[in-house]
Amino acid sequence: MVKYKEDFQEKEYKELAVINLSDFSADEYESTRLLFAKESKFITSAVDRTGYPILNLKEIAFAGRSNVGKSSLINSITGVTGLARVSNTPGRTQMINFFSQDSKFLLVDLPGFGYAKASKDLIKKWKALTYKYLQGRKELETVFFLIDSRHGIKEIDENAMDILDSAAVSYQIVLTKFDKITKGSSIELLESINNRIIKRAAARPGILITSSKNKIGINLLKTLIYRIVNT
Ligand SMILES: Nc1nc2c(ncn2[C@@H]2O[C@H](COP(=O)(O)OP(=O)(O)OP(=O)(O)O)[C@@H](O)[C@H]2O)c(=O)[nH]1
Ligand SMILES: [Mg+2]
Repeated sequence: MVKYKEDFQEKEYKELAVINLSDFSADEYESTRLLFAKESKFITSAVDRTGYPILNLKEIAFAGRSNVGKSSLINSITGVTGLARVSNTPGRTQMINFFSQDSKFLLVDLPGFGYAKASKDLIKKWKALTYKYLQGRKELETVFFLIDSRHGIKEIDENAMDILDSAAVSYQIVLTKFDKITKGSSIELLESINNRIIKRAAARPGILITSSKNKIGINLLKTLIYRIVNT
């Protein structure tokens, strides 16, 4: 079996609800590798529903607060630096961007919600755009709901999860920037997140640990996507 960086998760987080290598089969890893070796390409950007692509492909969306690392994660998954635009300035992604993987499904990069320093009007605009997509897109299969490891779940995240729960849109919690926290604080964080999501109707079980910087969890995320689009 291929050795991934994710191996460490098996040992250190055994008792916690962390998604790890043993959740997938060797066949799934191999099919995932082949799928993501194929072409990733930009399809289109939308500022409202009239701009959504009409391809009838399943969509996997990346949602979360501004600066949480949505665009970075899409680049890590596809292995294409600069496919999605990344920036130190929160609010970089202002439209909904659609990317296709091997013309089989779409990865959707959403604008972030809730960046305190952006103007109230802008925040309202991004939030409306994102929420409308999340509530009313029939192609949307699963949302990867990103949480910054340093900050945990905030009220604005809870509000967005309420929307997903009531729209019955399935979502998976993904911790980003895991390279930035210590092991001690990570265990506390994982326990507290798990206690919160366990009560939520549309949350998929388990937490996915990632770092776009250190490429942690990227293969697990890809394999989960493979499983989602193939079932
Ligand atoms: N250390 C570390 N930094 C990261 C990681 N992922 C993203 N970043 C940094 O965080 C910043 C924001 O990343 P983006 O990917 O643009 O975040 P976003 O969620 O798309 O932000 P918006 O488009 O503004 O909503 C950039 O400076 C990234 O380099 C990570 O895993 N580790
Ligand atoms: Mg972005």
